[in-house]
Amino acid sequence: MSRIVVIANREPYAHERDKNGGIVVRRPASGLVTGIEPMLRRARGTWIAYGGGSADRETADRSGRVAVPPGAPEYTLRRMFVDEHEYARYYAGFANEALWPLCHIAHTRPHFRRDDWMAYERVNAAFARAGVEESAGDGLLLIQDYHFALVPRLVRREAPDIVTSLFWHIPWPSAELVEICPWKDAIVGGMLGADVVGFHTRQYCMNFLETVSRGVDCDIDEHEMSITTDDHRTLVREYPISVQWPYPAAPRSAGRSLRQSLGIGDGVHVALGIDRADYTKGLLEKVGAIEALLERNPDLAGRFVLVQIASPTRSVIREYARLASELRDAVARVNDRFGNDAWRPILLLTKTVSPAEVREFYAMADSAIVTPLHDGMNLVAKEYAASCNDGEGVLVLSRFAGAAKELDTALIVNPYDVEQVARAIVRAMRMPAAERHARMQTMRARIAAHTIDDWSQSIVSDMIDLRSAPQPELLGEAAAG
Ligand code: GDG
Repeated sequence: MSRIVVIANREPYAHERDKNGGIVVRRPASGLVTGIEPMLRRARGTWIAYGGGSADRETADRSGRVAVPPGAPEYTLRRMFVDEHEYARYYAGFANEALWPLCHIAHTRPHFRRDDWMAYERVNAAFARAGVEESAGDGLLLIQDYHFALVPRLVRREAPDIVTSLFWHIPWPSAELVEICPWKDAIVGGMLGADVVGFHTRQYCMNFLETVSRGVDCDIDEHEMSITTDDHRTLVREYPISVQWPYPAAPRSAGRSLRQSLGIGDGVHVALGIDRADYTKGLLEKVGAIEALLERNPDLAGRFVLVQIASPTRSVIREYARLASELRDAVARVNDRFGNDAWRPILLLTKTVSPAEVREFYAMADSAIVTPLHDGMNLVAKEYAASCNDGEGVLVLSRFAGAAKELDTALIVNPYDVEQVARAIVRAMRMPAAERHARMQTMRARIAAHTIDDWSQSIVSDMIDLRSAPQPELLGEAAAG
C-alpha cells in the first residue's frame, strides 16, 4: 500500500505548557481533524502541520516528528516550525486577509500585501520540501486547503512520482472575483501541479475551470472534468465533505440538563447557532432576523430563544475584532429592546466549548439556524441533522452554504433577507411533526449515504487510480514511438 501523507496547517495534537509547568495535550476543535485522522491511523501515515503549541518543539524529535495519538501512537505528526513573524504574514496576512475574503462573497475586502505573499511562498516551499521527504518519492500526498495552493507544483517539480491532491475547503468564486488577486496566476499554476484538485460542490469546480480557462494555456475537458497543460493533467473533482456516521450524538436527556443549567424554561423553543465568529457566517444578519421575528410576532415573547455560540477565531485580524464587538452590541440592542427581567431572546456565548458540549447543544436544540453568507460546505448543518436520531428538529439553512445542495429538505433561506429568515423560524416553530420527521429523515439518509470516510476514501481511490493509469506524456511518447 502507498504511503499516505497529509499536509494541513492545523495540527491534530498540540503540546502546551500549563500554568504549573506541566505539559498537556490540546486537541483543536476542527471537523477537518475528525475527518482525516481515521485514514492516517489506518495507513499509519504522516501528518505535516504547523507546530503551534508552546511545548511542541520539546515533545518532538530533532526533525519535528512525534508519534500520535500521544500514549497510543498510530501515525506520525511532523511539526513544521515557522518564525512567528513569518507565520503571521503567511497565515493571518496572506491566507486569511487575502485568500479567505477573496474566495468568500461576504463583501469584506481582501488585502494584498507583497510581504505577506512572499512569506506565503516561503512557507509553501518549506511544506513542499517536507511533503517530498515524507512521501519517500512515490507516496500519496493529500494537501489541504487554501494555505497551500503553491505546494502541488513545487512537489511535482521535485518528485513527479508522488501523486498529489489538493482539497480546497472553501468556495471557489467566479472567475471575475479571483482575477483581482495580483498573484492569481501563481496560485492557479501552483494548484495545477496537483493530479487532483477537489472542491465541495460542482459549482466551485465549474468556477475553477472558468478561472483556469481565462488565464492558462491549456486544454479543458468539461466532460472528463480535466485540465491539461504541457505535460500534465489535473482532474477537477467534487468531493462533498461530511461527518461521522453514526454520529456520536448526545442523548436528549443531556440536552434537557443543559437547557436547565442555562435557565431556559420547558415550553421555550430553542433555536441554535454554532459558528466561528467569522464575517462569512452571517451572524449580524442572524441577529437582524431575530429582531424582525420579534417585531412581527410579539406573541413569541418568552417563548423563543436563540442560543448562539460564536467561538473566537483569528482575533488578531481587524475585521474579526470589529465583528466580535459589533455582534455583542447588536445582541445587547435586541435583548434590551424585546427582553425583560425573566427572558432574553438571544443568549450569546463567545467562547469555544468542548466537542462533547457541542453535542449537548445539538441535543438541546429544537431547531438550528445555519445562515452563512457564503460557506464552502458547513459541517454544523450536517452535524446537527446527524445528531437528530429521533427525527426531531428543523434545520434553517442558507442557500449559500455548500451543504444546501445535499440538504435541500432544510428550510432554505437567503441570509441577507432577514424577513425571510424570520418567516422560516416561525415555520420551524409551527411545523407539524410529520413534516419535521420527513424533512429530517431525507437529510439524514443523505448524510448516512455519504459519510466523512466516503469523502477521504474517494479522494484516495481517485489518486490510486491515477497511479495505475498512464499519464498523458507517456501516451504521447508511445504515440510518437
Ligand atoms: C471550513 C469551511 C467547511 C464550532 N464551534 C466550536 C466547534 N465548532 C466545530 C463545529 C464544526 C466545525 O467546528 C466548524 O465547521 P464548519 O464547516 O462550520 O466551518 P469552518 O470552520 O469555516 O470550516 C467550511 C469546512 O472547512 C470543512 O471542509 O465545511 O465551509 O469554511 O465541526 O462543530 N467545536 C468545538 N467548540 C466550539 O466552540 N469543539
